[in-house]
Amino acid sequence: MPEVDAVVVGAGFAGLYMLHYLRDKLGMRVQGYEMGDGVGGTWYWNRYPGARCDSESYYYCYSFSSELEQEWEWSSKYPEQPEILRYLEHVAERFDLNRSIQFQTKVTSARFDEDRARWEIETERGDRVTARFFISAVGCLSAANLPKIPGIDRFKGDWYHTGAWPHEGVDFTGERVGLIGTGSTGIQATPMVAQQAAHLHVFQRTPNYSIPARNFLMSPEDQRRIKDNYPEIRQIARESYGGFPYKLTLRSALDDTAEDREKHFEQLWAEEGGFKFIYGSYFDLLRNPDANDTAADFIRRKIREIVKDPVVAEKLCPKDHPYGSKRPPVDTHYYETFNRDNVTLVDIRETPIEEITEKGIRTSHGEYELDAIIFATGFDAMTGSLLKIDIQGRDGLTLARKWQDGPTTYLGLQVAGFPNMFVITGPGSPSVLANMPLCIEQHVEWIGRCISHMTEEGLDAVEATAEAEEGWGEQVLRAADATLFPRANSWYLGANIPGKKRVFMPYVGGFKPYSDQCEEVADKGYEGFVFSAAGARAG
Ligand code: NA7
Repeated sequence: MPEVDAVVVGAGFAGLYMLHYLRDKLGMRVQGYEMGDGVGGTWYWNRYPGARCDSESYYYCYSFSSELEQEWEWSSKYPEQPEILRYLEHVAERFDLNRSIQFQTKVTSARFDEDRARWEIETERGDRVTARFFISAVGCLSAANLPKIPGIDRFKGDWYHTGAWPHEGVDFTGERVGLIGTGSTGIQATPMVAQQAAHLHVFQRTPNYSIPARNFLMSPEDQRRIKDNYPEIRQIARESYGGFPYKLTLRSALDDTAEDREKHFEQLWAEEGGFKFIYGSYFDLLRNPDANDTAADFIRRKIREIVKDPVVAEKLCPKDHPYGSKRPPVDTHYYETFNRDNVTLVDIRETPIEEITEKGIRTSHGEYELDAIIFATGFDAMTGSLLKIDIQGRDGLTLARKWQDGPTTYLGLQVAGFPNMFVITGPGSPSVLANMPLCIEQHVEWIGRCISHMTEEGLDAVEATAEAEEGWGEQVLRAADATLFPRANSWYLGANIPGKKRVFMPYVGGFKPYSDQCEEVADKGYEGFVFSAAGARAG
């Protein structure tokens, strides 16, 4: 069986940098596997109309190479999917990464051979390879969630999931389209599909709080200013709660008078747009329900102002969860779209979907005839893609069994019982609540440092202890309980997948405290991990 030092699964932001780091910085033999026929990960699969990043382009990119930073030109504040994909393709070419990746290859199993302290990895195409390290870069929002609505097989029209969109695109001109789901994706797709379709029905289960993006094309001056200030921008991001280069005020929303608060929210809504509304405003929006209400009330007022039909406006107003407790969407003309004659909102809490018929979608109110259905119904987040691989650690323990009551990790990076397996942006990591590329860089560099330490010390295997894992699990829950996040039925909790154990998965204690803790663990000789020398068993 061919032998390499590390296998990296996935070729998105995480997989590409991990591969580059291990191969080119540490001189290891690395094999990458990727299901798609090209790099890009999330940005390879999510090609639905309106797909763009909710983070701003100048920080939603790698910082590890200042040459890359300086040479790449972002066209706008929020890059569209094709531009981010081009960026990642450029990175793969620039660092000559494609030669180390086998595309169109799904990893099906990974088993830890305890005697040899090596992982045996198999793919659907029949490849078998052994590796000292098995590293998952499969992404946390990559396993599409297709709800089990009865009758989908009967539907005579076309249907699509936004997370597996046809590469050639879809033309909805003249069609009657139904779109299910009003998360970040549905909110981005709705205005675009509405422009094409003869009629669009949006099937909404939970209304969402969306902030306008205020996108703009970057001028050469904007580009210059950013490039000249990159070291400072990155520094602010690294020191911040969310990994975003926004300076959070240390003011509570309740410290301001109602008038000053309104002015502040209005400026963020009308001029800045996007994540600044939540991550660059008051520090306690996600901590204090009264502070949160001030922002939620403001957004509901905006919805009622924008949407002309008061009945529709009321249906679009979220009332059952605090603002930001579900991933906050960012939009371009989402609420305005419901003023169009060819767009109808269907409240499926009031009139639930009963089945999909040959002709369309039937709710308790009646049948909606459709030519196409778009499922913008999200992902089996954080664990879905990893659990699609049959992963077996020490003593025959499978990851599926280990995680049957919810995922457990130490620092989001390792799982007790699974030596030499690392997870990038896994459960217990702050990544999904933070600036993803920055988190990925932090994880990759920490893993790289750990592997270098092992090489220097002649160590063969590393494994998180069960105690450290338990302690981290408690820390993740404590951090969540200090916030309003657990008050929503979100994918952070696994609540979007019927039958999935409800456990709050991401670490919400903040990017900076997290990265400091990771450094401290490493500085203290990898506290909470055990190492074993060549041939010996870890633990
Ligand atoms: P999300 O945020 O999980 O949103 C999925 C949407 O689909 C949401 O409105 C769900 O309603 C709805 N949904 C899910 N299942 C069903 C069923 N069975 N019936 C009706 N409606 C359903 O996924 P996105 O793709 O929008 O965004 C994922 C992440 O990508 C996003 O958070 C960013 O990080 C980027 P619900 O709210 O559960 O009632």
